[in-house]
Amino acid sequence: MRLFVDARQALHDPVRELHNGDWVTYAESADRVRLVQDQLPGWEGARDFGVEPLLAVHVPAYLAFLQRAHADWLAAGRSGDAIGYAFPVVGRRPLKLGRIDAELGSFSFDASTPIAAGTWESAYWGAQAALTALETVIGGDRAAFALCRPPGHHAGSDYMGGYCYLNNAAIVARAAQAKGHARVAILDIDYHHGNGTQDIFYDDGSVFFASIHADPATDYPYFWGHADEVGEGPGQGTTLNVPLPRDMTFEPYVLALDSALAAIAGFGPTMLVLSFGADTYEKDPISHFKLGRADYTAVAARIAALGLPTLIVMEGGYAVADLPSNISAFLAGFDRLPNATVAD
Ligand code: Q9C
Ligand code: ZN
Repeated sequence: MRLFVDARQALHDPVRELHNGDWVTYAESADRVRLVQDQLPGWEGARDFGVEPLLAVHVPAYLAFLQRAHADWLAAGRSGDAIGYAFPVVGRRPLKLGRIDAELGSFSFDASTPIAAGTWESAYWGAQAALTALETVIGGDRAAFALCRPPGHHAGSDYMGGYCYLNNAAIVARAAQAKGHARVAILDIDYHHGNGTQDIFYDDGSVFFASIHADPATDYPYFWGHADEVGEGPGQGTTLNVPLPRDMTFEPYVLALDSALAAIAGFGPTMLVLSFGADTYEKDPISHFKLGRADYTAVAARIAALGLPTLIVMEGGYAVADLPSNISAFLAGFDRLPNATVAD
């Protein structure tokens, strides 16, 4: 399988985040991309597809904000990372507000997604890496992997959150549709619910979104990912949420995975976008599932057995030292033949 990343994805380097009332070191560190790139061989760089495929998902005002937010922050006399603190939860409406703090609130749903000097460049090139990987799958490869970082699945069409700025999975799903794949499925196996991806396709019956994640009753992002969220309008029934208890181990996890895979097969897509988060790992510092490294190989083999052309994008995974081997274990499972027998 071909692997894609761009060195500029390490430029985004926020210092700290608010966690349970304290400032802590930013979990989504630039080392995630550096270490994986250093320890796994065979990377290829990103081609530049421009902003057009980004605009198929995100509104222009949000993209413009991402590009100038850090400069506006500095112009306001601040230093360090731009972080919002006031959010228009009640009575949200399209106000044109000049002050950077108001804009940070308008375009985000949490305060744990800072904008640093290199944020736009990293997010941009991460999305381009995903689009580059998609080209190989469109060209006939069985699967490709993009080491997207920063991740994407918490970002909506006009908001950032959860360490995410550009929704890479949504961007490649829309790009695949533009290349003739009318029905696309997105499977999200990050520990956290992919609320941004869900929102983007909630009323869209042409993209099936399935997510297996920690129950939002106990885990971030809390306000999305509950089992009764199934889509609306033409998208009614094309969103599937499988919330799981925090202490999830491999055997019950696989039952949930198989139910999501069956639903995806029933939808009849011609392309799969896989949001792969390695934060389901037993040693992840901010998550609580109990999957081991070998489990990743088995999980990937089950997904590969769907037999769909698959574009894999990286989401979370914060046990940084273990990230290269976890990714490697996952991709090894995927490279088995689609109809290979899965060892249980
Ligand atoms: N620091 C992804 O895995 N937690 N995002 C914020 C505690 C945010 C995780 C509150 C977790 C976001 C892509
Ligand atoms: Zn996550």
